[in-house]
Amino acid sequence: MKNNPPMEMNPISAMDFLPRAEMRKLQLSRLQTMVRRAYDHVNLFRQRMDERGLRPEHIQSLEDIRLLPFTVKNDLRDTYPFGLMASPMKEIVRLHASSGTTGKPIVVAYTREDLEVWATAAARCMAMVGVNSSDIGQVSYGYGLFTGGLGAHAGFEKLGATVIPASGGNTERQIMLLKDFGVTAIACTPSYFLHIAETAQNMGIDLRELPLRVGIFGAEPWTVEMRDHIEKVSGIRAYDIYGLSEIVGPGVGCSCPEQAGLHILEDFFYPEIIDPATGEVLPDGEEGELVLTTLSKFAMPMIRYRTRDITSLIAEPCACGRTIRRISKISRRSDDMFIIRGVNVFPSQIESAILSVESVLPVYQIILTREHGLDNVEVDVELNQNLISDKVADLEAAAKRISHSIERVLGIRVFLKLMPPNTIPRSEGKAKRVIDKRNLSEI
Ligand code: DLL
Repeated sequence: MKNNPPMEMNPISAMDFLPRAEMRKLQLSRLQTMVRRAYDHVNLFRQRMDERGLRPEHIQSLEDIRLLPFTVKNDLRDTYPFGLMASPMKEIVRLHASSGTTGKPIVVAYTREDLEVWATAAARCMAMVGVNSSDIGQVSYGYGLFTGGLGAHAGFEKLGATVIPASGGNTERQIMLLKDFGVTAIACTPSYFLHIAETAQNMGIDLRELPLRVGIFGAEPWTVEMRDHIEKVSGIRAYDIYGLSEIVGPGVGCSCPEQAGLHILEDFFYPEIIDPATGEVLPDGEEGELVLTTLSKFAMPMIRYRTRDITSLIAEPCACGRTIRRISKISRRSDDMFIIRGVNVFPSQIESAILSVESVLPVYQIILTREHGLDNVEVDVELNQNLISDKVADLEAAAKRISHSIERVLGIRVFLKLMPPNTIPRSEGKAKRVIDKRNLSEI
């Protein structure tokens, strides 16, 4: 791995180190302001508070947040497009939207001040991984209604780094830019970076020999095994940035050089972990659904937003010295899960299992089918130079190793298919790992 220069503390990061008592004080006063604002300006929120007999002034301590109603994705859909806005349109300077997989998109709005908070949040995440004004940052997240491109762009720019707004796609040109412009930091989805790394190799370019040293990867679940693989093939440090349209795009939290979870920017976003079935708040360390409250977002305050992302809060202080708390790496969403013959399966479990087999690359797809009422999992794994062989016996042995590894983790049989090179579609944004054909084949 390349040597990263020693990190100097950027003044923008000061809030990352705020003493806990001061942080809690700040969080409470911001929470009170947010609740008051949402109550006064957002009908749905006021109705729900009134139904509970709650008034903004009842929020006297941070623990009182538990009295407040949750907000869910459907609330954004039901009030489409502008129903949750707390600011008049003349104060809104940007709209983003996320299409999701089903139904209407959700729309999110920003005032000028909100954009400033978002840029600061993204910049603090980047500063956390050592990006500074000397860096050249390539943004290969898509620009548009998706928040990835413009969010990462604002972060680099706020730090004074040189930003290259490459957007996603045109992979050979991405590599030309990386090389010719001496890019030192890249922001994109981990699956797209894999595609970039693979394409670079095909072009005879070794990423390990370029100045590129840091990746700021997010927007999709990815495993520690995938991170290790990326670091190995590219020689960079692969960091994890988290965010979601409903809260802000990239910038809710990020991993630091300790790479032990993601620090949440707690002065902007208040995290809780709940039991997704009961809604009960869980103690630190226990895994559950992440719930976030925006503490500094004026156009569209989100109170106790249920993210569906599964993680846990890490209370122990981080060796990096930051006082803001961490969450564990998000490798799954509650709605990613599929149930096969009574067993709960997450795509990330399959990713970990296949990547733990030597020579296997993270180019895979999971296909769910239903035959005579029985669900089957097919895992397609692409052959690569290290696995390819003229001998059928070698291929069979490789397939067996991979399927055993998956079966050990899941406890159910899967049908493993080795695919010829370059047959599984590569991603330029969020990877589509699961193809569910069960409804189609049910009849
Ligand atoms: O993906 C915002 C973003 C852009 C984050 C670029 C990071 C980098 P959405 O399209 O609304 O927003 O999708 C949000 O993506 O609820 C998670 O399930 C997933 N996600 C985002 N970052 C991570 C991450 C953007 N680092 C949804 N690890 C979230 C795991 C992530 N999952």
